[in-house]
Amino acid sequence: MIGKRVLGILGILATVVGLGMATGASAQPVVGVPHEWQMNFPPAYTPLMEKVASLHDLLLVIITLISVFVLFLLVYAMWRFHVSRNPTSTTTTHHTGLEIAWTVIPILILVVIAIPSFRLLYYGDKAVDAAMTIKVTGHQWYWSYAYPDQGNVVVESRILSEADRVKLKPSQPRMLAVDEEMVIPVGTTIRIIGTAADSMHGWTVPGFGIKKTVIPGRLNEGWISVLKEGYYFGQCSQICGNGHSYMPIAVRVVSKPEFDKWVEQKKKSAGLLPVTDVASAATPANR
Ligand SMILES: [Cu+2]
Repeated sequence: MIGKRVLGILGILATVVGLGMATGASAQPVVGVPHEWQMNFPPAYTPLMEKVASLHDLLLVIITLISVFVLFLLVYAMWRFHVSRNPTSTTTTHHTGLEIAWTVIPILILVVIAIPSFRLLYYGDKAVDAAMTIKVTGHQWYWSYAYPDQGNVVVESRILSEADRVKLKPSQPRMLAVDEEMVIPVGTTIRIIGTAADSMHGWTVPGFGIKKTVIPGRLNEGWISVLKEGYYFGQCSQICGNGHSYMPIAVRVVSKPEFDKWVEQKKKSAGLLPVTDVASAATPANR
C-alpha cells in the first residue's frame, strides 16, 4: 500500500520533471501522436497530407449528396407507389432520356472524382527537387534508416525494451517510442525510398499522409516535407508477423543546424569520420 503510494508520488514527480524537460529549449515537442477519442484524420503536417485531407473533404460532400438523393428516391417511391395510392401499375418500360441521364451523370461524377485523385497520386508518387534521400528498410521487427547523402549513416530503430517502457519520458508514448528515431531537418523535401529485408512491411505516418508498402527486392518511392519541429509517430501497416505491433515508427524533426550536428555525431560514432589525421597518413604509399 505504502509502496504503491510512494510509486505514485514518484510517478507524479517524474511527470513534472519530464514536462519541465519537454518544454526546455532543446527538447522537441510531441506533435504527431494519436489522442484518445480522436475521430478524424490527424492534423496535416506535410503538404501531401493537406491534399489528402482536402480530397477526403470533397469526396465526403459527393458521397453524402448521393446517399441523401438515393435515400430520398427510395422513401418517395415507397410512399408514392404504395398499393393504397397507386393500385394500378403503369406499363411503362423504357425512357430514353432518363436512361441517358442515369448513365451520363454518374460518369461525370466519376470524372470529377478521378481528376483530383490522379493529381494527388502523382503528387505523392515522386519527390520534386528533393534535398536529400532516406532509404527506409523494414525488418522483422524493426526499421532501419540509411542516409546516403550524409555518408551513408545508418540508424536502427527498435521499440523500447520492456524495462524502458516502464519509465517513459513525455516524448515517448507507450508502444510508439523507439530507442533511435529517424531524424530529419524541418521544412526540407526528403525523398523516401523503401524496401524490406524479409517480409512486406508498411511505413506509415498518418500525419505525413505517407503509407508506403515496402517489399523485399523492390524499391518504392515517396516523399515528406515536415513543416514543424517535433516528434511524430506511426506504425507498421502491413501484417508482417508476430512482431508486427512492435515496430513503431518515430520521426524526430529538428532544425537544420541541429540535423547537421546529429549527422556529424552519427558519423563519428560509426567510425565514418577520421578521428585524427594520423589515420590518413597511415595509408600505404604504393597505392
Ligand atoms: Cu512490419
